[in-house]
Amino acid sequence: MNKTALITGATSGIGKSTAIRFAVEGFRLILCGRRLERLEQLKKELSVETEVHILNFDVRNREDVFSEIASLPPEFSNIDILVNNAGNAHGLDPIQEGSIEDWEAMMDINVKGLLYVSKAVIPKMIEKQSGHIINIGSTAGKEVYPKGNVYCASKHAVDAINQGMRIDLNGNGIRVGAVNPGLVQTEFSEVRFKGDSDKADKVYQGFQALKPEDIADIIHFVVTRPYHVNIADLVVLPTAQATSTIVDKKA
Ligand code: NDP
Ligand code: 8X3
Repeated sequence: MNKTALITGATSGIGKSTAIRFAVEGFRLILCGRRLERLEQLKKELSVETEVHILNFDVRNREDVFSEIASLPPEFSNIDILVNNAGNAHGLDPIQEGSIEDWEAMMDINVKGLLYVSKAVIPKMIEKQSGHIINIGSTAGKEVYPKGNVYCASKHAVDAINQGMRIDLNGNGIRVGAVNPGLVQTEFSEVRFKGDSDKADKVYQGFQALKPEDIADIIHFVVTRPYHVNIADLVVLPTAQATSTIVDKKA
């Protein structure tokens, strides 16, 4: 039987690439995000490969998260794999100049949104004593870099939640693990810099950043290990990147 995977943040970057990779491998897909047109387009493209259902909600909206996930038709309601991927950085400012709206967005989306979705999905996994949760963390969840303050805090929280989920769900047949990428060229920096493409492009200039497909490949590897193998915490960097602040830029 084909596995069913729910991916948050499937409209772009890592989530979209993971959706494409999973579709090719025959996983049944539940694709989530706020941008409905993108979800519909992706559904159209991937329906050639597999069955696709879309859920259109903002992970910040607790009621919508629960009602949308509860609305899944029977053929999609048995979720085997949850990829908690939706998230972004908002702003890159010293803490004394940071915007409270940006801080709230990051904590509400990256931390609370991930918790809401998990809370909506976990009970059925416990009921059937099986499931696999992949939390997309970051190197920002392992170290703090200048001006990264609250984004790093949100990803440190994901790191702690990943560990906490693994501990508390132990004994329920549910695998829990994090994939923590370094610099991946997606819409991430466009969002961080509020649509300033020049600033966003500069983040990835002078070295080969990771591609979202690289992370999708790793996520696919993680979810296709034999049942007794749980990849608990994986960090992946571009070869040019040593830490959040040490990147070998030639240009
Ligand atoms: P993108 O900006 O390309 O994608 C972000 C995704 O998150 C989009 O699909 C977006 O969908 C979704 N999203 C954002 N806010 C919300 C919201 N409020 N409700 C629902 N969905 C939301 O970035 P990436 O693919 O790079 O980011 C994916 C994950 O990877 C994030 O958790 C990020 O922190 C993490 N990451 C990224 C790295 C990088 O360098 N790019 C490195 C390490 C980790 P929509 O706008 O349609 O709702
Ligand atoms: C995304 C990577 O270094 O921009 O989490 O924070 S970084």
